[in-house]
Amino acid sequence: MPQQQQQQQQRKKALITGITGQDGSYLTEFLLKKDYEVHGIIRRSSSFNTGRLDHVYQDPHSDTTRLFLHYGDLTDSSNLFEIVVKVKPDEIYNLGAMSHVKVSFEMSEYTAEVDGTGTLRLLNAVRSAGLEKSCRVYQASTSELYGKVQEIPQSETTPFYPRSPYGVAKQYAYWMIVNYREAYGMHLTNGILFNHESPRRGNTFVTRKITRAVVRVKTGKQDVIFLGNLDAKRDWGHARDYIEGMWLMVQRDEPSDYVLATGECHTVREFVEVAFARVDMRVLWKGEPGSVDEVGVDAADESRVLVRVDPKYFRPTEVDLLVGDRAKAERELGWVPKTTFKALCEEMVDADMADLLAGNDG
Ligand code: NDP
Ligand code: GDR
Repeated sequence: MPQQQQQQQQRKKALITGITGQDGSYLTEFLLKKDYEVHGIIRRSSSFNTGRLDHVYQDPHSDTTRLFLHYGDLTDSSNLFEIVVKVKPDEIYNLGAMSHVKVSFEMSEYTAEVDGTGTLRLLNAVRSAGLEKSCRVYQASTSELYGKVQEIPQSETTPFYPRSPYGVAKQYAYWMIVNYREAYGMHLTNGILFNHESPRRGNTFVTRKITRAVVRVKTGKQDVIFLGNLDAKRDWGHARDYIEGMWLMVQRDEPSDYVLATGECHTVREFVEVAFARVDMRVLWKGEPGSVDEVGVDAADESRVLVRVDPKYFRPTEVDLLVGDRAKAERELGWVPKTTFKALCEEMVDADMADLLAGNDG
């Protein structure tokens, strides 16, 4: 058998839902480097939605291509079945989701369809394709499952109390993974990931919203950043580090569920301070902390308001404090995050500044 054909037969195949998102793009890079053949599901859109993948794009007409994109959607069972049958993946990473917590209050039914039932559709597609013994599935579960604080830090044994339609939909998916693992002996894993960010983070998540705005304020393109709850505390890590953890989970002989977290938590207010410090600006907070009257002013000119609170960004029910205990992942997977909070924030600010200076700040 020619060598190229032999390599193709031995090469592992991964299928990624949500390949166009932040995590999907890092995972694609990671798996291509590990010599996988990578298949991704993309949604039809009236404009290009593959910007995060441009740098790894491969011409589908070339014999050596290892990245393939398929149109699909987690709301379409027959489409998922056909893709699974065609690709016959060794591993599936289910990252596709309506992933914005605030938006999930406005699109609650759709969020349930995609994030909850969508996971079930995918699992059923694997079973119907007869791949339940050979195909491993990673489910993008979330620290939003913990919701209302029951325990600090939160681990695999902390009870769930989701606080949004997003969290509730993800809880359904979590339990489908556990149920199908127990019922059918499938290799299914929940990665309970705490917030992870990067320069590729969507623009409306708080970290990226802040870093984009900070460079615009610094360069005089914007005056004020409007934010919601400045007191929210999150355990923020770097997406690149978390992708490796996902892969490590799937490689385990025995499937299980794992928390990935840094174990450190910071307020939104602190993130604002570190981001401004990166562009040599200092924020002073004035007014009642946590009230709509609180403002962040420029320490060099206190009449200049840099941050205001807009209640429009408050959530009907908030998740106040997330901080994870990654002991199990560290013990069983050898996973530890490599990027500190400060380094993460600074990398994001630097990337947004570079983009802005290159004229790409949208
Ligand atoms: P993004 O929002 O960046 O990406 C979401 C992806 O899902 C995009 O590719 C999006 O496509 C796709 N998608 C949305 N709706 C559908 C649908 N109906 N059918 C198929 N695909 C769809 O999220 P992240 O990369 O940040 O997160 C990846 C996963 O991990 C998500 O499931 C998220 O809920 C979960 N998670 C994320 C955490 C984080 O901190 N980032 C923490 C814990 C869990 P399009 O580009 O077309 O919009
Ligand atoms: P989160 O991320 O809800 O934790 O979900 P997000 O960045 O949206 O919010 C974090 C915290 O910041 C507060 N906040 C604001 N949030 C946004 N988006 N915009 C604002 O202006 C703003 N001001 C304050 C929020 O109230 C919240 O407390 C992310 C997503 O990636 C999920 O998909 C994932 O499951 C969880 O992280 C873990």
